[in-house]
Amino acid sequence: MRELVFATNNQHKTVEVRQLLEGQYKILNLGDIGCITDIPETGHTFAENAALKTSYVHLNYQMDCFADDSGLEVEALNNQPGIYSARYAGTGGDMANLQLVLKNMEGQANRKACFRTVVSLVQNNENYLFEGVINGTLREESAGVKGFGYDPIFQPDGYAITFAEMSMQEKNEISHRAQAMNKLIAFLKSLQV
Ligand code: ITT
Repeated sequence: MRELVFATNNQHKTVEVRQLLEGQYKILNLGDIGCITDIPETGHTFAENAALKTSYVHLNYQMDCFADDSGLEVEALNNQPGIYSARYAGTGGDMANLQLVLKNMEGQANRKACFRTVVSLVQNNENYLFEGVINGTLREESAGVKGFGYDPIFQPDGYAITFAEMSMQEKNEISHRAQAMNKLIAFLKSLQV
């Protein structure tokens, strides 16, 4: 089976993308190629940060690869945490980040939010970008234990449950990351790669 390098240290993302591409591609993440660097994400947009991850791998390992940068954008918080989603509450991790969003949203009637992913692909020295967005609303309290990050407070439009109450398969049918990855795969197929 053809291998694809996914420039991520996030095990949850790796598991989701492996499930998405099951039977089509074998996914190797940064650990699998022996890269233990925490690649600096100094860009100002998802696209810049995703491209920083792929260029790091391309430069240091001479491998074609893809990466995603993603996050939660909350309308009432001026689209924050956005690119700062992984470090919104400093170094406290997923739970601290989620709690800070809930706190900053206390008493807020506008609960609109979206998850956004931008995937960067480096293929034959060219960089390609693919985007996925899912709109939804923020719950006032966490619900569900599946998934990761902000999943327990995000309810996608058209559903009565949060991402953390869905199976990985259900989330992968609609998620921001799945949408961007499906575009990436369609592109690779169009190149017959
Ligand atoms: P890599 O850069 O190594 O891929 P990371 O966790 O730092 O891993 P990002 O910089 O893209 O990844 O940050 C994304 C953060 O946004 C992540 O830590 C979560 O808090 C949140 N996030 C992204 N996708 C999510 C999803 O599908 N469900 C819940 N939270 C998500």
